[in-house]
Order: sequence, then C-alpha cells, then structure tokens
Amino acid sequence: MRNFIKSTLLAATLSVSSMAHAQEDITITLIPGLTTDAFYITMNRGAQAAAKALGITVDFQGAEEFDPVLQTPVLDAVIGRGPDAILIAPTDTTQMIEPLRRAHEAGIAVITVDTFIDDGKYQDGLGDADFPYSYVASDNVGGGRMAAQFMAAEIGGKGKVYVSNVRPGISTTDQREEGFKAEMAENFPDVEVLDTQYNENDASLAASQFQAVYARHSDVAGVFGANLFSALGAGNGVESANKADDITVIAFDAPTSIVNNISSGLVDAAIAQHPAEIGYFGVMAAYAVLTGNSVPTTIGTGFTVINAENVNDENIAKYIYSE
Ligand code: T6T
Repeated sequence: MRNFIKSTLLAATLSVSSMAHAQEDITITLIPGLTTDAFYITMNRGAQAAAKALGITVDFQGAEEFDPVLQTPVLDAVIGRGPDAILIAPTDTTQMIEPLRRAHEAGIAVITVDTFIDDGKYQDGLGDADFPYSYVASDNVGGGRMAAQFMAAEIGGKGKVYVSNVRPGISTTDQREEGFKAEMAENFPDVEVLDTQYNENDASLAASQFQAVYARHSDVAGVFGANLFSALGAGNGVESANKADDITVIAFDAPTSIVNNISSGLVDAAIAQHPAEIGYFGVMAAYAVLTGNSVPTTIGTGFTVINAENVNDENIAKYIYSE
C-alpha cells in the first residue's frame, strides 16, 4: 500500500513537472545587450521564428544601452516573472555573473547568446560561472582574425591601423580585438597596431576619436570597427576628414547603414554575423534543456563577408540586419 501511495505520488509529481513544460506553456525571455541595436533586433527575429516552429512563447526585454548597471534590473524583473528559460547577451563578463546566478538559483535555465560570462566554458565543473547550459555565438576571435586579413590585403601589408572598440570587459569585442592583433602580430609584421580607442558604443565618439588619431598620425592607413557603432563612427570620422579613398575601414556587423557605406566606397568590407541564427538556435537549445534533452555547451554560428563585389547580390541580402 505504502509503495502504491509512493508511486502514485511520484506519478503525480512527474506529471506536474511535465505539465509545467507542456509545449504551449513554455516561456522564454530573450534579454539583448540593448534593445535598439539592429544586431539584437535581428536576433529576436530568429528567436521568434524558432518559437513559432515550436509553438512556444519568447518575449524580448532589455535596456536601451549596453550597460550591466542597466541590464541587471531588467534581468531581476524578468527573474521575478519566472520564465522557464532566459537567453541573455550579458553586457559584462564578470559583473553579470552574480545577477545570472540569481536566475539559476530561482530554477530558470540560463543560456547566453552572443556574449558570455566568466570564461565562456560552461558545464565543465571549472570556473566561477559554470551554470549556463550553452553559449550560442559567432567565433569572435576568428572574426577578428578575418578582419585583420582583409585589412592587411587592403593596405598592402604595411602601415598604421587601430581598433575602434566599445570598452574592455565585453567578451565579443574583446575577442575580436584579440584575434585582430594576434593575426597582425603573427602574419603581418609590417602592420603597426596603434592604441585601441574605446567609444562606449557611441558612434559620435568613435568618429571624433578618428579625428584625434588622424591628427596624431596623418599616415594612419586603416580602422577596424569592432562592432556596429564602432564601425559606423569610424566610417563617419573618415568621411568627415575626406579620407574615404585613402583610409581602409573594416567593419564588424552589417546593418543597412554599413551596407550603404560599402556601396558608397566608405567601408571596404563588413563581417556580417548571423544574429538570426543565434536567436533561432538559442531558443532551440533552451527548448531542448526544458524538455530534458542534452545540448552542446557551445553552438557556433557563421559569418558572411560583404564587400563591393557582392553587396548587390540577392543571396547576401538576407544577412543584412533588420532595423
Ligand atoms: O557586435 C554586436 C554584438 O555581437 C556585440 O556583442 C555588441 O555589439 C553588437 O551588438 C553590435 O552593436
């Protein structure tokens, strides 16, 4: 009799937990780095496509600036509402660890998309923040290396260049800079990489920083804009100095503004990430976790390089970010 009660209780418990994750009840919140960035808007498009395919709900909640101080209260409010999973682009590798641990301790499955916390290696029993199930993103070191190769080819393998970047502590943009510098150091010894200019995701600041670098180094040959706002600002700075024909701009990210700058000749190449893929596979990974399946701890997505040769190709158009 006791065993019967026990097994009845067990069955009841199991059915409650599987009801909690009945397909139509699954809720996932996607928290971007910031809500107004075409990169994350496109990521949400991919997330919604996966939600529709699965018959689940994904909502999009974020701050208006890429800042852990602003992202944390958004995350806490989401934790309070208690979705089954959170997909998040953490805005700082260390400052977002404790806020995300709160989500984990509340029983919410955490997956990071685009950026990572700690060392980005999850579920390996090592490090300070092992609890996210998966990291879904571009290969940012590899993308930085690609940018260096395009830069070196455009400037003939020699000259002064610099990286326009957001701020230290962001996994993606740190890794792009690391890859860019490593590629130059290993394969292009005649390229001198000047000090990085940090712009706080402000394109106007990135433009004025170009003017200042140009004032100090009138022979600067190229700028690598390590994300959308950095690249946009660097391009605007080069344009204001009337140097579009002489100075190479390699952009990371591909909103329509950058694509227009490729058509006009201001930007030489853009390394487009595939944010819709990141959103799609982020949702699929969360769904797998919530339905008791295992997931890869890292899921890598691709790049498409856009330049003057292919900018009008209709197969390329799908990689331009939505606004
Ligand atoms: O480059 C993307 C993203 O990958 C990065 O983490 C932050 O900046 C962007 O959102 C572009 O603005």
